[in-house]
Amino acid sequence: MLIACLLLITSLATLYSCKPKNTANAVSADAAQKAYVPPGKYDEFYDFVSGGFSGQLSVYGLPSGRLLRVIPVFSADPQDGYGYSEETKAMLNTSHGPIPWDDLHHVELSQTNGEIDGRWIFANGNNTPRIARVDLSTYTTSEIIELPNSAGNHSSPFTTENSEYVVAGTRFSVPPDNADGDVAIDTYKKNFKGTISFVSVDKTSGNMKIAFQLLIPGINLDLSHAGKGPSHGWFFFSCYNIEQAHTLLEVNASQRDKDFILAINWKKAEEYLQQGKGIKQAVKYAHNVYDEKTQTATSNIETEVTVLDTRTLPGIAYFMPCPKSPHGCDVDPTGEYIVSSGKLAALIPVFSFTKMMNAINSKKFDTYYDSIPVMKYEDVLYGEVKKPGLGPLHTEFDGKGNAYTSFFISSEIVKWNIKDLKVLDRAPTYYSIGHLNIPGGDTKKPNAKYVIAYNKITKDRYLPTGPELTQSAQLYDISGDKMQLILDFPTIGEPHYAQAVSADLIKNNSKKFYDINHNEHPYVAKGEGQAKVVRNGNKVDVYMTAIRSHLVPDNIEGVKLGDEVYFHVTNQEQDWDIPHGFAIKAANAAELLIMPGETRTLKWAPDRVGIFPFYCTDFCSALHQEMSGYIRISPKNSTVALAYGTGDKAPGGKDTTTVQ
Ligand code: K7E
Ligand code: CUA
Repeated sequence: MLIACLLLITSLATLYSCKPKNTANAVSADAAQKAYVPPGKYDEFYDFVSGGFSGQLSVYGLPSGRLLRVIPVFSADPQDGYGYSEETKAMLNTSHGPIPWDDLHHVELSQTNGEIDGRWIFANGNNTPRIARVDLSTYTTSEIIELPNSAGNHSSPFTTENSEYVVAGTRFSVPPDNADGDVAIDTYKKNFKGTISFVSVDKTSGNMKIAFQLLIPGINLDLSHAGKGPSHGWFFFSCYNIEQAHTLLEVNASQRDKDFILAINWKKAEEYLQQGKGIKQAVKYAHNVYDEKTQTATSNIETEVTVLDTRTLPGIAYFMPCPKSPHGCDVDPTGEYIVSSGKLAALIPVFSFTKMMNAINSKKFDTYYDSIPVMKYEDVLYGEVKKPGLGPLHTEFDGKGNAYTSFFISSEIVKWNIKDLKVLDRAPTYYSIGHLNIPGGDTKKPNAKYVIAYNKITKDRYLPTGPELTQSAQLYDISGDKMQLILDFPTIGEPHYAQAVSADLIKNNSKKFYDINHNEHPYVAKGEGQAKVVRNGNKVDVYMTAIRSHLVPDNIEGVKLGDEVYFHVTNQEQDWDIPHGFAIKAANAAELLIMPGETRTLKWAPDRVGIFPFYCTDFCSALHQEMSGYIRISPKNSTVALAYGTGDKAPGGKDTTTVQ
């Protein structure tokens, strides 16, 4: 099969080498040019790519595919000390204790009026349910909120058109947190429930809060998207396992011919909430916030959520039948069409919001599923895309009336027209594409220059690197009628969803350094005059400064075995792109990477008597190798006095020992 593919590519290459505009063709000359960004030039788009099981978020430039940055979100990161420094440890706290890893599938840029506003990007923690907010002026994780009553936070964190809410639906139904969960697994139908969390986002600060949760029947929610324009106020979720199987889902959750799209009227839910119809439930979840002033994260355990039961509060939830085990659930830029992708279906159903509202308003229901009205497929269906390909997963839009759907099994992107549901073009992907994205492709205003494919399998595309090969993205020019493959680029972790945005919207707000005058860190040293070492029992706080090219203090004595040493290092630089690093021999966590104007703390417990060097880890100047120092560790009962300093002020002053 691979050989066949290779032969095909080779023959296509020969065939189309003189007319490169004709088809997706990796080797055409103009393709290379389209992806080429000369040295010293900026890319036109940022592409924010989920890291999947790496738990991180990576940032690429498009069209070059250059990796610009990896932002630690749910996983501790030895490169910049995220999750290891005293300031950032709390970001990874949960009600289960500190969790230094998650599985990050989806990213969603904040929106205003249905368009990307460039302020924040949200990301889901799939395994231990959490939502993170990343600040796009600093490219750091600002906030992480855990979700109670949830397991497998997959249909998350999709946003409404003004980021009133980001939502999070459960992939795994489980007994609610306040119920006795010690039940037989085969009591699934009775005891397992799903929930959808509506997390509100403060317009100014971005701060997140669980506004309410919806209790739904015990099925699996897969993906979601908010309505927009006329359908603003609604949310749509793809559901599978409406069979409510609890074992061998592969077979048992594929019994029925149709699963559901769940339509949620969240404005109605808000009304019930205001009427006090919500039930307060005792739960436990962590809410972690990074404070840019103190440069320190705090974690609070919250103890209550308000739950609205969609089965007893009519008008919130409706089901639309959908063939078969749907995955993606995408809403077109007009807000009228809801596209679902049944992984096992041989067609793509397109639902009409108008028809759905007509059915709801005339109460035309077919049946009920656990008290929730189920509409008739024909009553809500706009139409079907026939024979589009195999294994449809996700759809994005170009804003010109076309949709682009990824096909995992047939390894291709298929472009089709939303109005007449005709297939217009197809382009192979190498291989087994999952998500795809168009800049702004899930908003009201896509910027349809490129579509990017995120592929699961890349055998034969790159040099082999042992059993594990890089996953990869492919960039297609879609400015013409036909898609044209112009670039492959390797990715980090396993990308699922990604979102791209015009660089102009973000790059000018990108912070160059932190103003040291606004640094309210409790252990800041503003200027070398404030550098000091303070002993409190066996706790030793080192208020250290870093500036090109020395540390103050760089000689420390009088520290003993049994002490806990906290190096609070403040980077004094007030210039772009001058971080300093800090590491000490035998540190068992990570280094610190300290941005200009920032304070970071490394905790270190000496395990033996001796001299331990420390140094700056970031090559910051010609004399970077000189940016180092020593700490002397004495026995527990030692009488060596606490002394510290740099240069003339170092313990013992100038170097007076004569070398023989
Ligand atoms: Cu299709 Cu987790 Cu969005 Cu992966 S999911 S591909
Ligand atoms: Cu500071 Cu190297």
